[in-house]
Amino acid sequence: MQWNASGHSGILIRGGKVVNDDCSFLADVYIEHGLIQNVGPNLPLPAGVKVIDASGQLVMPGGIDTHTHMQLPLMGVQSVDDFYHGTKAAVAGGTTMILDFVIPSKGTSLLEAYDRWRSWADPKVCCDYSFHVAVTWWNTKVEEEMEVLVNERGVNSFKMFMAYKDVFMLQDDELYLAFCQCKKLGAIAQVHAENGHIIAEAAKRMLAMGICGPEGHELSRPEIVEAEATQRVIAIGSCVNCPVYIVHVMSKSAANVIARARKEGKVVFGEPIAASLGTDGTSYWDKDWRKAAGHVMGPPLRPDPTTPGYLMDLLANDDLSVTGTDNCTFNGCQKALGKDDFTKIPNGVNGVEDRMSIIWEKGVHSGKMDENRFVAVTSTTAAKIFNLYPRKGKIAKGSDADIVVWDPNAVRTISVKTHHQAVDFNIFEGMVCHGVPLVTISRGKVVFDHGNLDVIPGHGKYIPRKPFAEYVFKRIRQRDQICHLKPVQRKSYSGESAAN
Ligand code: URQ
Ligand code: ZN
Ligand code: ZN
Repeated sequence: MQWNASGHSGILIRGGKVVNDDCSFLADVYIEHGLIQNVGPNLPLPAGVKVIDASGQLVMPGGIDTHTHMQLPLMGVQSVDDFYHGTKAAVAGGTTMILDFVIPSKGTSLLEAYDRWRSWADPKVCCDYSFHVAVTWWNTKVEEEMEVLVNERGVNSFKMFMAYKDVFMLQDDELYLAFCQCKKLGAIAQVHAENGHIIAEAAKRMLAMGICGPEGHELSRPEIVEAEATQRVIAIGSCVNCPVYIVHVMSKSAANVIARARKEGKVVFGEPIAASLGTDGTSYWDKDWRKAAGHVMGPPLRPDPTTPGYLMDLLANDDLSVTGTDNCTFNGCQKALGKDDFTKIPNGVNGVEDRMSIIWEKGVHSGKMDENRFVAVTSTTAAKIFNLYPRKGKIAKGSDADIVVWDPNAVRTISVKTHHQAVDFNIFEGMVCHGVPLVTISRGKVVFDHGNLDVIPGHGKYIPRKPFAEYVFKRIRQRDQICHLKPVQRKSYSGESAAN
């Protein structure tokens, strides 16, 4: 709770235009005790209340980043943006909630990993957060722990990897069984969709040809490797009638697979990220190794320079649904583990601070989408998919006071020199963006105000999520009701059989 000089925790955001995913309207917003208490024209100003002048600005739900990896142990190192630096940077960019990932090693307990990740995050987060949990191996113990995570830890999303062979990867039959459990528990199945077998063999082939630089990373996993796995995993989900969420959509080919599946009525969601919406994979061929390696992530950014615009078109049209960043950052010295072998470059890039400005610049300022669709793809749809709505993702009485006052006309230039992230590289270096957060409010506390951060580690809270989000499971349930799988009743076959 934040108290101003008069000892009052109230804040009145005055004179702005409230923008939700479904409509925009001029209104004041009164906040107290971490909640939105009132939304309406010309609200009264109680004595001692802090006033934020939002005239000429937009008042939007704080961003929800669906995909981050703060302080993730990966490939022998740990991502440098930890839960403090990562969430500090998030609020500086207008994001007020992150959804991060618990990733247990193969053969280890999901529950123990969950507790470990909670112990990392709780003391450090500057804004609210929640966890997806990765299923990196399969047996009945995993199945049982998934049930405990859903029923007792507020997890309603599980991530499966089709890449990272022998590390995180599941085979198709394991995916099928994991999807059956997700469906039964009312959890959404998230997938890293790349063909891990092709990647493993193609990487060896690249190295054998002497292609050891970051260009080998993309050459070993071109977009067809992402698209094939995307198609395959949507087929598995469809066979089980389980909702599927494709994380970090990086290519036109994979995006088209998702768009087609959605047009066919499948319950599938695609998540492009700041990186795939804001830049491309031509950097892998840059002569500057640090710059090329700084863009290494999986699936790779694509060398087709029309990819970001294409993905933004699909996002604007709801062929793609929601945005995250996959923020998983490594400094140059860590990336240098792969200076002679691209398979040893820790995979991951930045995004958590710049996501909203990039989507405003490339999405709204470009004319591809309006302000309401912007709110949908940066906040509201994520809240609906992960069953956080309307507590999160809406400016309305009773919702959490997670708010960003947004200047649609201001311009900022993205740079490692000025960003608040811990990492020493920014894949959007030099990019000029319209759309800048002026004030960010997290649970009723002003955490960012005209360039000044005022964050407290541990201020944020873990947000548990109930299963069976209506937005996701209503169609699933409907289909289960009308297409009961049952055996045909027939007389047993009495003819000859080769068995006897
Ligand atoms: O694959 C992921 O999502 C994690 C390991 C982050 N790294 C990445 O390259 N995407
Ligand atoms: Zn991934
Ligand atoms: Zn990721």
